[in-house]
Amino acid sequence: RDHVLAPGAMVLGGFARNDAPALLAAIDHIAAAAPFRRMTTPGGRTMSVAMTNCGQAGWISDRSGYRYTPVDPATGRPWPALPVLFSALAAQAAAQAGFAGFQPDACLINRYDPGTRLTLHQDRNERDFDRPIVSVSLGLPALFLWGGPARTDRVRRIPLEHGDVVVWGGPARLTYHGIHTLADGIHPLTGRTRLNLTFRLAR
Ligand code: MD3
Ligand code: FE
Repeated sequence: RDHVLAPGAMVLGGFARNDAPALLAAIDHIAAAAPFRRMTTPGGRTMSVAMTNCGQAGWISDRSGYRYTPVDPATGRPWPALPVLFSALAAQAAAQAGFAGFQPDACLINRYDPGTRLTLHQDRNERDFDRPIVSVSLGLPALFLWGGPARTDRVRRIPLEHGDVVVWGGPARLTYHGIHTLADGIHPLTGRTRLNLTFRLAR
């Protein structure tokens, strides 16, 4: 069920399915130490996606911009460590997609409730765009919006399901992308929620 979505973007269908219960337990543990929160954009809007992080660096947004920080501004403590299960899964998925030796230092955890969306954007805050980003979808399905190198490029809608892993590298790394407004539903493992992990080498 592996297929190439676009040059540099490979879907590993169901790659994380068997690990999902353990991944969800780890997310609960992380969120107990670094709670999910809805961040403010530099323009002053509140994002609808709730976020937290684990690893050496965490992605944040506030009135001064987007960046990676070693400390959670909400708690004043370092972000929780990246569980070995997370780093192993990310490295295996990257290797299967042709990126040997991927060792992420950051994992952004996104939580979507019905009605939540993520507007088209590029991920440009990482130091090195030659390293891939690995994403893991858990819980409710979503329509992934897959554009091109310019914001105005035509957008494809790609369904992402529980357990799907996508590796985004090479020419796909700076494409515009987003998540369509989450439809309501109930997933046996997460209830009315979609969770997404993105593994990155931030620094
Ligand atoms: C393509 N997350 O966290 S994962 C993000 O489902 C983000 O929560 C979405 O976009 C989510 O930045 C989409 C897929 C994804 C993640 C990062 C990418 C696709 C990407 C970076 C570059 C190109
Ligand atoms: Fe993104």
